[in-house]
Amino acid sequence: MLEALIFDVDGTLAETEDLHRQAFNGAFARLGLPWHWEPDTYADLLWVMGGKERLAHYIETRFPDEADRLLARCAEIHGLKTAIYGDLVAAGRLALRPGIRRLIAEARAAGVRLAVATTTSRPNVDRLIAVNFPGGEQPFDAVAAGDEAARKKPAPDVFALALDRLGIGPARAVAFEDSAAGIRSALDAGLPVLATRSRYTDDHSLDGAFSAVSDLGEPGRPHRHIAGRTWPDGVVTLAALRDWHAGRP
Ligand code: XBP
Ligand code: MG
Repeated sequence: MLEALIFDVDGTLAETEDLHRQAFNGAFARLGLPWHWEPDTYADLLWVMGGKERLAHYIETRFPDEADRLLARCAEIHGLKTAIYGDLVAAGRLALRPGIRRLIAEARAAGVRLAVATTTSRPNVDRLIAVNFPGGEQPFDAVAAGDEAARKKPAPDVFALALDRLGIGPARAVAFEDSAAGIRSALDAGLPVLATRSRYTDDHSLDGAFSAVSDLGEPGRPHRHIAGRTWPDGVVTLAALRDWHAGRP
């Protein structure tokens, strides 16, 4: 019985990563650091999950001789970045990806619970939800984010935490992810994964996902099928997810 849907955030709920990139660049500029991450650079850095870990990796690999001094500023830089990101989300009214709002509504109407399992910092999740579900509506029954998990993706910790907060085992849920690290994390937590490729994961292997598509699709706007399970009319609906889940071995 399918009891819950567990969503990754960045690249899955919304195409957020370029706003993260702009927020990092805004923090660098505000602090007088001569760094600027172009999209190609950021795509490479995104193989390191976690903004603080990504920044530390950049410093250690690009400025090894100044690493001690610069690493001591990571928390300050990342804190400013998170503040700038929140303002960008609020101002830009970042839209949810195709099919996300529809599937969330279908799940809630059917009593299927919803959770988030993300590497991003908790304030970023709260801002994205507040902008897209105004009036204090909270569609998610459980949120597991950022440093709440002992280890970042691809470790399974954050999906395990989401399952724990839902109080269910992985056999009763499906995970939605956009990145290789996220797919690995969900699989190692025992979850089946539906992958929706995002702009910054164009070169990621989506192997391991039972279905890989461009997005969840909307009636009349079918997704592009990439691999694995196909979906009637190119739209991932709760009914079709339940059919698949009921037919699993
Ligand atoms: C994506 C990440 C995050 C964001 C930046 O998380 O790796 O680190 O890129 O957010 P997910 P922070 O795909 O699991 O949602 O700077 O707050 O880490
Ligand atoms: Mg992601």
